[in-house]
Amino acid sequence: MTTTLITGGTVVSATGRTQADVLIDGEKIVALVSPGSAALGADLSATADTVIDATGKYVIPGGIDAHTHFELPFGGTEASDTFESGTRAAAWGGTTTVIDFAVQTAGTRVQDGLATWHQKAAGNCAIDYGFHQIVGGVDEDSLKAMEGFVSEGITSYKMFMAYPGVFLSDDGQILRAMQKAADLGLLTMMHAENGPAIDVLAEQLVAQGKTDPYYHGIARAWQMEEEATHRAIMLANLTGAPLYVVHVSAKQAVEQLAWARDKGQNVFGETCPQYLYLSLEDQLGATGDPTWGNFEGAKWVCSTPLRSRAEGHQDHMWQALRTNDLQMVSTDHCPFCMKGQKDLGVGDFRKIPNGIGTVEHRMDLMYQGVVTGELSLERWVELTSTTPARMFGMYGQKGVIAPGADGDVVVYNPNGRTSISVDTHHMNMDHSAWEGYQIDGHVDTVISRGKVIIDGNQYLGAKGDGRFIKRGLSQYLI
Ligand code: DUC
Ligand code: ZN
Ligand code: ZN
Repeated sequence: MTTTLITGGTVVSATGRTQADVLIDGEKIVALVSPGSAALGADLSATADTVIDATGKYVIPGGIDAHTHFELPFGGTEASDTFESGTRAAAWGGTTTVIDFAVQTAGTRVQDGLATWHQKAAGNCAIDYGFHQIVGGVDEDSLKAMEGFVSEGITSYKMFMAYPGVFLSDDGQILRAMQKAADLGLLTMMHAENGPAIDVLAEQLVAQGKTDPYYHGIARAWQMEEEATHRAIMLANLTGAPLYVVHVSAKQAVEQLAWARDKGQNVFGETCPQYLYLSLEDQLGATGDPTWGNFEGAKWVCSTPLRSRAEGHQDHMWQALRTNDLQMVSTDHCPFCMKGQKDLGVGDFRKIPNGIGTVEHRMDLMYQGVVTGELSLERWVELTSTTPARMFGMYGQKGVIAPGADGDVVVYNPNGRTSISVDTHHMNMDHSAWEGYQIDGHVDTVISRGKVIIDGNQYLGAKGDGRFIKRGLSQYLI
């Protein structure tokens, strides 16, 4: 077994920061000791196989991105990152665990969907991974299958109030699944947008000749997100099922979550970097790229959509992260290339595959919240690693630097700089949704279960390093 000692850094957790050296033995963290101390009866820096100097840097638990879609068949094509390329890109950005979504649709079996996702991921991942289960067809068979989720290590599942004919569950189906989830202790994740009404609005816009990507954002109005969020909350209230609303982008949806939480309901929400930084006006309406002209906004077509900055949604998301009205930041990483994928929707925004790729940049983008004073260092770690671990039943093994935890550690350099560009990123995309972003900070070293997989500008990991994580029940519910 090899030992790794990280010396001289500031170890940051969700609850504080301390000067300490971190010792990893094999795959596990075994000790935090006073800087330079000869604890454990030996001069650690003389005996460790690898010594990493983290002087002047932050030592944080590896990032956990609880919302990715690798190889997702969607919108007539397939998300362009494989488990191999996507998890490697995640590693470059300081994320050491992802939770992807296994898919079941109406007329297919949940067990088959899960088996397919295991096949896609097994032996291909650079970092550890878990699965949520999409239940896109609620029927007797899938409701029965939910009884096996916990023993499979799948303790959360997702339903959609959007995408009629693809993933949508109606209110009766949602009610049935939530009743089951409440019995089993499963966390219900919800895509909360009123899909049937959105589809009517979209059809009307296209009939008026409003076919550019910008109108994707108009059709998916915030009222559609607020309404669905409220409906999900009330169905969860009635059934006693805990609820986690994914990719929240409208301030009115946050207000619904805050209202339910204030009443004591077990309701949680995540947002994503795109809803903090990007907007309807600046991105969906963009025309600056001469190759794409009026279609440039397709780069940022995702659902829920980017919202109007003039309406104040982005500021409200930052505020909600500070006040804990929202508890986590994931990416909803769902990349598509412009050529051959997004361009399916030239002339009709409804045909643009929905999704943005951010898995590589989440830790950096959220660190900018620390730089600008929106977040404390501790809150940064909490939002990107510790809460995801607790929310999705991995805490102790992941999400913390403490003896017994997996050796998933990032050395983050606050004095480094990171330029984001399609020319340098590692995601399988022909553009970057974050082109030109300059980050104050840099992921210097990434350690995954004790193995250094990123060392400066070198990737030292390998396909197959990552293992499936069987997750326990959410620690927010017990
Ligand atoms: N939203 C996206 O943007 N892509 C994948 C699925 C989703 O809900
Ligand atoms: Zn969704
Ligand atoms: Zn998603």
